[in-house]
Amino acid sequence: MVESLQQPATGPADSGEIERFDAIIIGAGVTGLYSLYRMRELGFTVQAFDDGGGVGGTWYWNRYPGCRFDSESYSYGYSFSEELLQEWDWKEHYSAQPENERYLNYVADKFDLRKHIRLNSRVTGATFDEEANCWEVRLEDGHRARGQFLITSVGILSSGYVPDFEGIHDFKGPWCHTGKWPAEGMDLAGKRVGVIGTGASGVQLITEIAKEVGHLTVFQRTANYCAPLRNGPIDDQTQQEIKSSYPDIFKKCMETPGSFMHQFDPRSAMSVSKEERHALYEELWQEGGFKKWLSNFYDVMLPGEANEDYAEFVRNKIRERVHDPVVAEKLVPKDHMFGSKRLPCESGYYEVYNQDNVLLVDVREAPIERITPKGVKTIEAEYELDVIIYATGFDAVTGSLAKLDIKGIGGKTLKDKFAGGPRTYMGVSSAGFPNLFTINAASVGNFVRAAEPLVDWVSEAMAHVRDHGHSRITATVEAEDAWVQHVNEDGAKVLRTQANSWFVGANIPGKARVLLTAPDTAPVMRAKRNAVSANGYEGFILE
Ligand code: NA7
Repeated sequence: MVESLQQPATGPADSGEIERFDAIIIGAGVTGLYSLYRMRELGFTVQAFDDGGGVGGTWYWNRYPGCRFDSESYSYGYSFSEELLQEWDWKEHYSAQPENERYLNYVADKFDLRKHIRLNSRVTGATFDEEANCWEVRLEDGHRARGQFLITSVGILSSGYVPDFEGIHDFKGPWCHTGKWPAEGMDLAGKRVGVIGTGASGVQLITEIAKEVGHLTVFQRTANYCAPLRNGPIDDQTQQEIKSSYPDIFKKCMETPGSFMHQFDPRSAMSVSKEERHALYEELWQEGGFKKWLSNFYDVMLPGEANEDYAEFVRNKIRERVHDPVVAEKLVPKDHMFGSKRLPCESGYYEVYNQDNVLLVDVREAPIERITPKGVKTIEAEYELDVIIYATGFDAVTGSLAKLDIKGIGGKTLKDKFAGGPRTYMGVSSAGFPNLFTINAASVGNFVRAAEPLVDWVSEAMAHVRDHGHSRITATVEAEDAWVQHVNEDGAKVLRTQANSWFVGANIPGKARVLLTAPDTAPVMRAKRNAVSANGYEGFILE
């Protein structure tokens, strides 16, 4: 199946000729596909470049076993086409990567987007031509293209991070990162497999491969709070109900902080009795996905007593599932608040540690010293392995932008400008980089729900520039400074800046510790953007 979705590079053969478009989109994933659609609808000529062999971005690259949504499938799909909503049958409540990739291919075909996409085409750089007011984009194969607007729909978690372990290339067996899983798969059956990392990717992967490997060694640095996903197939009747309630589903999503289907309970956990509080905890625990996180008492997601009360509830759920109390305690998170990191959902993760052929190695206690030809060596022991899998996460948000060598006014690079953290106005625009929309830096939460209104806003801003006879739009330095100050000050108050995670760049050694996305909820962000456009693009210079 996977092979048949792969395609050769499309577009004109490289003749040295520079192609010209109104907008160039880097990335043909969830936001790239919708950007193509939306911008074309507004009459722009568009071209997307993607280094993948197929469309889908995250859902093209993350082919590791177990990879799936933690959002309800029907809350994740595009909402812009009623026909698409009615035609597409999600098979499971939390759909897996192969189906997600099929969906995005279906969208590309249905809306005839492929003719605007050049696959297997890695963008290596983009320079703003100050005379012509356009971006010139360079590709690895020497191809060049020009566009008035440049859209980086490169995803927030697309630049895979593999720690710089000594001896990493000495390992004799196959190894890979979860985000670059080979299309042909990895043969793990009966093998001694080591997995480094226990974030959302590691948790999904470990649960799945534990069913087939000969022996599994999990190298864990930080224990996570993980909650049951409770996935299942969607039966025909439910399918019909879903299809008839899309307006309600999307309305609900648009009202919540992270654009998920779940609304917090407006009561404080501490305002009700212990019995009542635990009754809700238990009830939510039986529900699917993020409900136990995002439908909980509102103050569970604020630092303080309620948060710790719920954290202890989750810790006890972990203890109940792991037979060996010593192993259980290693799996119980004690060094960060519940919800300060992304909550991985799981389908049997903790039971994996009850298998005789699974070993949990705590690499905070005994750090990894090096990779050897035979496996992984911590300061205490060497673990012999046939395969190593790095589930070690991503250089989030700015990592993919830094790789692009984007040069704005005066040849200044975005990489240098963002070295201390992203310097943008609302995540989308950066002073000195006219007509560049960094949509990957502005999107967070239930991805498509956040991306659609963002892409709509950017597309309308582009149309405004065109229709008013302007040639450039750029954030002012003042608007950008105020935004950065807002991110720093208000970001410090939100739960997700309280732990060491990709949200704040703390997973990458040497990376500045800054909230990489907006501290605002999705409805607030939409309102802010809409106010800016309603006020004649306040905070932007239109020239
Ligand atoms: P994450 O959530 O960043 O997890 C990466 C994991 O790798 C995490 O357990 C890290 O431990 C571990 N890690 C990273 N570097 C090392 C080193 N040097 N040694 C040992 N362990 C290490 O990435 P995921 O891919 O799981 O998830 C990313 C997002 O994708 C997720 O939020 C979803 O939205 C989808 P740490 O916790 O830093 O101690």
